[in-house]
Amino acid sequence: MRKFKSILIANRGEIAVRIMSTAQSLGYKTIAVYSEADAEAPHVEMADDAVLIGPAPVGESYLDMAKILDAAKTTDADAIHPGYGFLAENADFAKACEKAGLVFIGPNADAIHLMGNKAEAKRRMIASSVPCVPGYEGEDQSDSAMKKAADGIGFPLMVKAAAGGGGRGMRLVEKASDLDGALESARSEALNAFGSGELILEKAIIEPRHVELQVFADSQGNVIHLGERDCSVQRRHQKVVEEAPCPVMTEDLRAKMGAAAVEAARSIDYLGAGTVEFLLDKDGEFYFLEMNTRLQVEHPVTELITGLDLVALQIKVAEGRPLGLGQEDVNLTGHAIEVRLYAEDPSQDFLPVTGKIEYWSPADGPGVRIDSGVRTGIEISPFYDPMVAKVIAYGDDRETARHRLVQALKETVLFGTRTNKSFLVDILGREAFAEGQATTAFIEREFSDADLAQEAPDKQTAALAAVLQYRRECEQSLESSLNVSDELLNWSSGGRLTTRFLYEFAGEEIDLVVSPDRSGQYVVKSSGEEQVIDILSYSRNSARLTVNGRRISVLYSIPTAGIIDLEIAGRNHHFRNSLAFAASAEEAAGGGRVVAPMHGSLLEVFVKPGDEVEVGSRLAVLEAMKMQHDILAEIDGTVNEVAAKAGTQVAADELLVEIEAA
Ligand code: MV4
Repeated sequence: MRKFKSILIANRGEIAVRIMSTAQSLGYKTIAVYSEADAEAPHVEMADDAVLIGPAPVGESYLDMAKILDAAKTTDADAIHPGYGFLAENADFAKACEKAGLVFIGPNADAIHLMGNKAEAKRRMIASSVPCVPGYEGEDQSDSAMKKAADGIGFPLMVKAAAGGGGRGMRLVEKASDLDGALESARSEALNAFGSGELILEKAIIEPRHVELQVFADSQGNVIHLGERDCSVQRRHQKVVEEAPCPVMTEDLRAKMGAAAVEAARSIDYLGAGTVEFLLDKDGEFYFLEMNTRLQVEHPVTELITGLDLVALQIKVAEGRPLGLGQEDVNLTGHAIEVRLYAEDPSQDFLPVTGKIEYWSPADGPGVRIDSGVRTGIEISPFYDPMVAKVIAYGDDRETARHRLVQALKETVLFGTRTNKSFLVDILGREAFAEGQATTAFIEREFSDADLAQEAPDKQTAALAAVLQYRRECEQSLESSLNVSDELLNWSSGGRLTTRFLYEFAGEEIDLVVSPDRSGQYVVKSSGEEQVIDILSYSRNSARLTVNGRRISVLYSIPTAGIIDLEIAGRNHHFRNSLAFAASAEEAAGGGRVVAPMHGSLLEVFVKPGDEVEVGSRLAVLEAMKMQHDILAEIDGTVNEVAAKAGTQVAADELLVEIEAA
């Protein structure tokens, strides 16, 4: 038994925050490590002590064992919690911790090493009578040995990299004649990715569910399981939705899978939290796939249905204390579902996106838990995983949890980068998912490119965007204008300004004109239709309005002139007024007519009628959104007319200068 005083968390983001929150509540001193990119990160702010370990790239920071061990030494840490990813399943790191007199909060290095190789792991599991997918995991890797084994297994079969994970080095082989090619390409991919070309073969299980059992072991030899999680909804081997319990689980099947998982852990002298992954086929047969020797991303769903704190249990058993919990003490109550919110663009093949988080507002409510490691103002950098948060809901039954999760997602708002939020809402609403029938084939079957394309907003939403942009631009110009006459201060009731907004969506254009009317409302005209919008209340990121008498609440963000993000009824809309950008202003104006690209204050005008100008000549300076914009000539010619005066307000699209082409 060795009670810790302090724990270093060798991780970042939501999991570092999650671990610290339990550690602090139990009275441990928490030590963060961070890279140069994470100086402002929440996990650093939260920690009792924090050590800078290097530049942004993971190889020079979060994956650098020496730097992390150094940080532990400097801060006199007793133990290291690795979280997930990074060094969590690195046997050398576990060993190095031990050597340095630090407790690695996880299993021993041998268990990590063993489970890191599928062939070895399967041989051990077969020896312990844990059901495995029938296959070949022999040491003889010759083509003839593989072919002979394949004939015995039958087709379709899977070729997998022994050192692999996450589907890399994996091939589905439909028929014998495809085997040679699959072996060759899987081997070279595996060698490239993992430094080992070792392969195993398995019978292919068709459309399985991914069901994993949470196990826990203490150093007294107690091993229990905490039920299962169904993680079938994945995209390219990335989990997207996880839930507990599995919708098709029965008491009997859970007892069998639980016993197999406990046996898997027991047979390798496991310690701490582990996850035993199985494939479950439609006949209720299950097969060991691999064991993850870490705390997993999706552990919260297990926490919600067991009422246990898995990090607290990890610390407890790492200190050498007994679990204090037998299998009969584990009660599974209710249902929990988790989705992973990513900064990525579903319409661009889920490409991760980076950028500043302009606004982050996680939902809050009964049965809702959000684990995140971000806040307003921080950057999502390209160096790390783009997961922003895990949104998790709990309820007495699956339908309650599902409804709560949809609601929580809709109420969770992030501005600054695209996210997969509407994709997640769509998944939760699909019939197959709602009925608990999603298998590993779900996403591919349910989602076409059309489902993932960015939807064009309706006219009403576009009108709201235009009014909010208009309002912000007017305020900004008034705030920063050099000389504001009383007359101009009354612009909004004067009804003199008209501003045009041009939004483009997948080739389609929405062209709107906003004009304030005498009563302080806004009339928005677009292709012959008219909408009347009234702003009831308004602040930096939220507004309450009426559109033709109908009340609407929106959250929004205007990160820069011409851009607005809107969140209405749980949907995110991004608008770019192309008239606010120079190139488009020129297009709209036809070169000789120089118009204001946006609403603003004209600071200076450099030309007078008769002046000769050429492409690029500075004509005027417009201040808008606290920035100065040079107004440049787009053509060579002679100034015909100067329509605007320095020191005055101009509306977007208003004529400033007219040039007669040379
Ligand atoms: C399989 C399989 C069918 N049969 N093995 C995918 C990644 C890795 N964790 C194992 N994977 C699979 N192994 C046999 N023998 C189907 C998959 C699989 C899958 C598994 C879990 C979750 C999603 C998946 C998506 C495609 C394929």
